[in-house]
Amino acid sequence: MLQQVNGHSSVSDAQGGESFREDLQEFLSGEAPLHQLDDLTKVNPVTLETVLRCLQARYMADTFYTNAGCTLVALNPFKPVPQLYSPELMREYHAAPQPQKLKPHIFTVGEQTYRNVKSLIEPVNQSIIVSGESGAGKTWTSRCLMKFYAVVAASPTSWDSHKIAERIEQRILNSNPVMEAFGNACTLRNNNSSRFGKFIQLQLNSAQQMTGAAVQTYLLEKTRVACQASSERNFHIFYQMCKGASADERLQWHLPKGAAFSWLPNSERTLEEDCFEVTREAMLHLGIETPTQNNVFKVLAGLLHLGNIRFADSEDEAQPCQLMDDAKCSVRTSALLLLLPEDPLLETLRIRTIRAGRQQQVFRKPCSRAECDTRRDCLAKLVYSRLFDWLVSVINSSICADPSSWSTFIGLLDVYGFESFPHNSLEQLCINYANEKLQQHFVAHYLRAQQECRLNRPSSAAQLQTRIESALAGRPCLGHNKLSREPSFIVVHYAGPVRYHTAGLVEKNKDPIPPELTRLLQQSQDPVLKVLFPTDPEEKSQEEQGQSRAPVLTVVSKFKASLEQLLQVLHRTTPHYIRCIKPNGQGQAQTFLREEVLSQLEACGLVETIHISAAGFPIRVSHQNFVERYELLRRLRPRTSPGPCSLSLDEGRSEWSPHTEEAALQPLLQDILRTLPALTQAAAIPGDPAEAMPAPVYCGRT
Ligand code: AOV
Ligand code: MG
Repeated sequence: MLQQVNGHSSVSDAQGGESFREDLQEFLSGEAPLHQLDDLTKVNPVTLETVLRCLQARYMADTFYTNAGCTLVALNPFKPVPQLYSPELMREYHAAPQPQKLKPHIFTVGEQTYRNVKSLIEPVNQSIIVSGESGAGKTWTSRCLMKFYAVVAASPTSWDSHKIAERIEQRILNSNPVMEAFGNACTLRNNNSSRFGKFIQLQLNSAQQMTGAAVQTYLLEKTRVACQASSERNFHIFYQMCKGASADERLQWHLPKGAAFSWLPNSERTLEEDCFEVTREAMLHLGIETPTQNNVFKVLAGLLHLGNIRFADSEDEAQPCQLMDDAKCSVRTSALLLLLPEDPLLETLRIRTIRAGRQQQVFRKPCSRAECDTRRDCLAKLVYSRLFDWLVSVINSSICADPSSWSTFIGLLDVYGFESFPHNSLEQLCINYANEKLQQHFVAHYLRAQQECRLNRPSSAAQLQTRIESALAGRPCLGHNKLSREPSFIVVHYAGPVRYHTAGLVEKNKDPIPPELTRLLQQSQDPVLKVLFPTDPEEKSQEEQGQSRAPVLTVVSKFKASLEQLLQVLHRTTPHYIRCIKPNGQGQAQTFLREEVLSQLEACGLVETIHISAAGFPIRVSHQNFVERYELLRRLRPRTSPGPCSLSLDEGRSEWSPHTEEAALQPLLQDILRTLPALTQAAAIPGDPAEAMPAPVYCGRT
């Protein structure tokens, strides 16, 4: 204890001394020291202050996971803690008769989820929703969970290093470095920030073995290819190849050492993520052979050279913009690497074609310098986003199991965390909207479900209802800063207010792609670009006949639709929640900044969650399923009224206790203890879609 108290005194904020005194008092009063409280529902009283102190005490004692009722709170250690993620520990959690009795850990959530899938009562697909602000540890957590399943759900043959079985788990893990290389970047908030959302479905057969996986991605922040905020970087892959290419490859890709690329800011910074070899190795394991890889990197090098093309203002509007002196070479090299004809490339960047009139006559209009820049950027974004989608499809074809070889899944959701930068645009609006939706999902699934469970306590339920409704009614709200020179509006998100700049928002939302750009790329002789931009004969003939194309969906509408689809999938699963918390914004170990943590606790309503969890029942099962499974109990106790049936198996809070015929009931109780956690609040909501479980989606078969 004294050691822990000493540990506390090293806390580097002003509260350190106070914490020390309070801990000493606790020690003298005989209460359990704060850092030993594994579940925040046991903190007394439950207030923001006590919860914060408990988390701080645990953090300083290198205890990073804490239960908070239905949720697991994960504090980012910001330092390597290898013993916390060892395969031995994974197996320990897997083998434990009751993993929830072990120290709180993401492996408890992983194991519980895994057991729920094979529940005899109600096998159901599961999902783990990892949330938290940018840099809080979501991607790290979901990566660790994937490793956990690769160990515990490996088919028996892979324990013997049987090739095929080993390959599928390894391939699934290999999807991480590839997707992170192409989809993550260094931002102001996180050196390895995910710039796309990811839902990975781990597919399990009836023997609970992982037979494959399917990845669904959401809205890659493609603008980053051509535009990076100050102090931020482009996607990791560009830096990896510039730093890691061999002399030969440098020659082939026209990447001489020290070459300056305007789309590669802050390249002097070396990050852990800049490891080209790891990416290449993983690509190889996923079936992307070296020649195809080289082809991909050649295309990326072509984009870097494209970014160096600079235009000068044209004095005569009727004439196309001139190239800046040093840009001629960039056009040539870019065309060479993308295997595009040089003149049409330049012409497409500088001249707009317009079809007008009944005859659909083609007019050619020189673009302004700004328009030329936009077209250049658009070309890069188009290529990069299609390349990313292609990679995802290649990964899926490499890891997705045959539909007949799996029956249930565990979904892991890792989306970009809540963001608020000095300058926020459409990307942040979409990211924060996604986080808002997930928070709503949590409220609907967990908090509302708890109210059902508590119908026998109308007064407190009514209070809760009022609280939730008033909380929801208060957000999101809109506002604007009249004093601001830049046009903007403010959305008060659940995690705090964010000011969005409106400049360029509409254009970004429309995301217009001039048809000439696509036509140009269809002319490329490059094998990868040929796959990314196939010629569509139907589209071509429509265009020749002057027929209009199908209406183009806006970015927001597409994003909303894909998010709705995701939420539908989540609604059909039993959700588990992990809340990642960032102890400080600087990424420093052993530093717990109370103000920063406080705002995160407030944003996700953790204290309310703890209150509700403490007052509710930890385990719930729908009445019908309960009766079907435990018919025997009916003989011992009158049937309860229809509706959700609640059980608390916690000592001291038991609503139902088998005091008669205990011996006969013992095996049954063991069964309940083992399998009941599979039954969820979702099952307790009347008319919930979870009751009519459709076939899993997001796999090769849909
Ligand atoms: P995020 O996914 O939540 O942010 P990450 O998972 O990328 O955040 O975590 C940020 C960084 O914190 C990692 O690169 C690690 O350095 C460190 N980290 C996180 N969890 C751990 C852990 N358990 N042990 C050690 N270090 C850790 V974002 O994608 O920006 O929303 O979009
Ligand atoms: Mg991430």
